[in-house]
Amino acid sequence: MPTHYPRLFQRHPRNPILTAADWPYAVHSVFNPGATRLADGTTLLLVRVEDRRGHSHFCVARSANGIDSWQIDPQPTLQPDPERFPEELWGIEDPRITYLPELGQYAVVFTAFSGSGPGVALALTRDFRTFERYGVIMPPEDKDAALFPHRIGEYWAAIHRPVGYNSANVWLSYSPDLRHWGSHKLMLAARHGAWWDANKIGLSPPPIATAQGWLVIYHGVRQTAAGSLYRLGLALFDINTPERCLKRGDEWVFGPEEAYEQRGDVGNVVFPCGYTLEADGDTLRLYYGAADTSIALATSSVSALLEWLGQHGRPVGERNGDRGRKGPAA
Ligand code: BMA
Repeated sequence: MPTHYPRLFQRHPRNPILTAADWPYAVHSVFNPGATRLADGTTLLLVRVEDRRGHSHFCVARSANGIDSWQIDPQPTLQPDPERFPEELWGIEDPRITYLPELGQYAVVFTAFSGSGPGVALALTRDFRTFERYGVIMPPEDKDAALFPHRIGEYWAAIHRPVGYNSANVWLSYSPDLRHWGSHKLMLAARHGAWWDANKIGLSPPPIATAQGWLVIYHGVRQTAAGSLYRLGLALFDINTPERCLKRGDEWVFGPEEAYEQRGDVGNVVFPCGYTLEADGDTLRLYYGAADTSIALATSSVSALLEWLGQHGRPVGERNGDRGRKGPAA
């Protein structure tokens, strides 16, 4: 397919790299994994697994090369526990992993599907075998959240996506102890009208620290006559004041094109919750859910994404979004 747009992400030829058929126990679908590289170089995916009730849990898959020969935990790694954590009534979804050097632990921020709707919950782990739950850190309706790897000044910081009036925007909140959250700031607003990222956006994988600032890959959801269309865009934020957007790209950079992205339980969805960086510190592997059905891999490089933003990004206005008229709720 000829195109004059730059190809920033290369899909792996073996996509989808993981499907329900690879699982050691009965599951309906596997998608939207969190990702990290362990100290020994192993790629670890914390996979959202949906069972035939429609409820999700997490299961760990490990691979030496991050592409194949996955060692999948023989049973669920982290199950919803609605007896102790009622907010997990209908499952746990879309984990984002951030390693916190200060604590020597991984933070897993995920969607807890409660009777009041989806909220943001946090758990800490050292080994992806036992987890210490912190419970809900942002009440419903909120999702698409991740921690920054270190404090900003004195405070921990989390990106999340509360649903607001007529639009769902990306917010930033601060905490002294990972339990109490405040100083809430709007970080990135959905645009309106015809834009690809009109009305509803959200963080995709956790923010990426670069020499130019925090690189954020976010998803935009366009409502079409045929349903929702999930695509990815780029923005850059000040390293010390991450609510300050330095640049935002106008155009989306990755969207559903292949059959496994266009067809599935929810077609036309690419939904990354995790990335890993190769030893060169630049090669970026994006692990994403394809059509809420399977897991795929696309590769890019931090320098290429920054270069694209340098050419195509522009500062956002003081209102942090489009100045056009607001459209209907998404
Ligand atoms: C979002 C999240 C994701 C899902 C996507 C598409 O709201 O719930 O888990 O992949 O919708 O269905």
